[in-house]
Amino acid sequence: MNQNQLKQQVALAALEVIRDQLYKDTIIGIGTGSTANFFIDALAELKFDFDGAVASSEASAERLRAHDIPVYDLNSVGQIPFYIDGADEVNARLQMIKGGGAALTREKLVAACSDQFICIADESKRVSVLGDFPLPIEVLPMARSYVGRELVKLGADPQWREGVKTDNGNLIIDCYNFMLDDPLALEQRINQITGVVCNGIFAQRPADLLLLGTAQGVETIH
Ligand code: ABF
Repeated sequence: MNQNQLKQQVALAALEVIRDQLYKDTIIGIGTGSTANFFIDALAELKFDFDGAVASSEASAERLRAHDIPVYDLNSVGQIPFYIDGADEVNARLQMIKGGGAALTREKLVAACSDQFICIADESKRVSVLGDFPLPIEVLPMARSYVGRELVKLGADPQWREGVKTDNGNLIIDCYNFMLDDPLALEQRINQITGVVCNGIFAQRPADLLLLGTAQGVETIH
């Protein structure tokens, strides 16, 4: 199986996890990226079994609407039962690096509003220690240079992702060479830098369930 087939396999597995838990008033949290896209396309089959979705990006919202799945503003819904999204890296504690697609802030926000975060990923995303993938950080435009200098003090090699603007109108800095042996501590430390909107470490709110696509089938990890 190629990587796309593995992504599709976990998207279908996620559909099976939620299928029996959908009610007419259920709102589902939907992530961003190619694995989430496979999930959105699969979800269309069940669109009459739930109310609608909240999306972690404009791109996902557009894809949901193309399937005639209603998309709600997060402010108009309460706590939601599930959030289904991919990851750039995930460790055995289901902590993740996310944000390669620049949607990290909305992803963290929808995850925070969700009872269950179901991470769907192919096996290339599994790591023992987070950090090979450059850590994305969303910053206010006027804070880019200051935040970059502060990140250097923390030992990182920050690089501005030029030409990219987030759905929130902000910028992305990718951090190379971060020591990520304590993801929770680093997540909290980076959040303290003025001008940082969000960082791509998901340790404070890790996934609850990981569906990992492997050549041998889908692994379910709690
Ligand atoms: C989102 O999509 C992001 O947090 C992550 O950056 C990316 C994963 O990409 P893909 O599913 O395309 O591999 O979940």
